[in-house]
This record gives sequence, C-alpha cells and structure tokens, in this order.
Amino acid sequence: MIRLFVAIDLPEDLREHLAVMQAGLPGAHWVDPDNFHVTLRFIGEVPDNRLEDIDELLAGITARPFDLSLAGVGSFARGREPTSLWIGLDRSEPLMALQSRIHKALTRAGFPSDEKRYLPHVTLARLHRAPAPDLATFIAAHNLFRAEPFRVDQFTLFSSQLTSAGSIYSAEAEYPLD
Ligand code: 2AM
Repeated sequence: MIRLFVAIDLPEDLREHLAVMQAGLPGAHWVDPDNFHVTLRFIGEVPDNRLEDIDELLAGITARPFDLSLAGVGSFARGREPTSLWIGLDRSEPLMALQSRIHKALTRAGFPSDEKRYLPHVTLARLHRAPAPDLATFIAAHNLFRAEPFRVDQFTLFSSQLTSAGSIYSAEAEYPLD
C-alpha cells in the first residue's frame, strides 16, 4: 500500500519566510520546512498498483497557472483540543476550481475522501497540549502575516511515509499547468 496526497509545493523563499515564524509556542511540533505544502486532496492508502491510474487521471487535469498569496494564521481543533496551527491563503477562485476538479476526478474514480469543506492552508505545526493563552497570543501576534504572491504553475502527487521521526513526503509526479 502507498499513502498519497495531491498538493501545491511552496517556493524556497516562502519556506524560509514561514520557518522564521516557527518559534515561541509551547506544545508546537514544528513541521520541517521541506514538508510545507498546500494540500489539494488527501487520497490516503491505496494499493501500489493504483498509482498508475491516479497518475493518468491527474495528468488529464488542465488548468491555467495562477497566483496565490499566503495570509493570516489559524488553528484546527478536535473538540476543544487544538491539533494544528496553519497559515491561511487569500481566497482564490483558480485554486478552488483546481481543487474541485481534482477532488471530483478522484471521487469518480473510486477514491473517496472525508466530506469536510476544503479550507486551503499550510500546516506550520502539530499541537500537543498547547496552552490556549499561548496559542491565542501566537495567533494574535502573526494574524497580519501576509507574503508576496507566488506563481502556481504545477501541482504534485506526493507519497507519505509515516515513521517514528515523522512523515517523509516524496514527490511521485508533477503536473504542469499551462
Ligand atoms: P494537514 O496538514 O492539515 O494535516 C498529508 O497527510 C497531507 O494531507 C497533510 O497536509 C494533511 O493536512 C492532508 N490531509 C487531509 N486530510 C487528511 C486526512 N484525513 N488524514 C491525513 N492527512 C490529511
């Protein structure tokens, strides 16, 4: 089996920009900047022999390149327990259209996903018992964060290996937009 997801990679200068923010929050397990990405669609565990079908399906998706801007900070929680800290993105119609096309194609091909509303983000940290006041302070301090727009001219199929040292992501294939 292979664990897969589809995502947009970030340029190196933006990774460095985000890495500077990774400090000053107790309970934060900071994501390795090499692993920063905007997930478009989580696929999950599939038999290795489905990789080719998924590759073909993704290669058939067409879209024009577009610009994206990272802006704002937020957190996800399970119940009252915060689980992750993320950087948000400005609303982008081309991003939502690309996500929807990929999501529908995969669902039609028999790769289901959770039905949660798509909220694009870049995960900065996983949280384990981060004290609520510290999290609120971090979010307030970084809430006005805004980066220069970057050009999205491809998307990527990643595999994810779960190890005791964390997830290792590898690019399996890249799909240019043009
Ligand atoms: P996250 O960063 O918000 O946790 C690889 O796991 C990528 O797929 C992560 O970016 C993760 O988002 C995303 N993802 C989306 N749904 C997921 C799920 N049900 N399980 C694991 N990862 C998921």
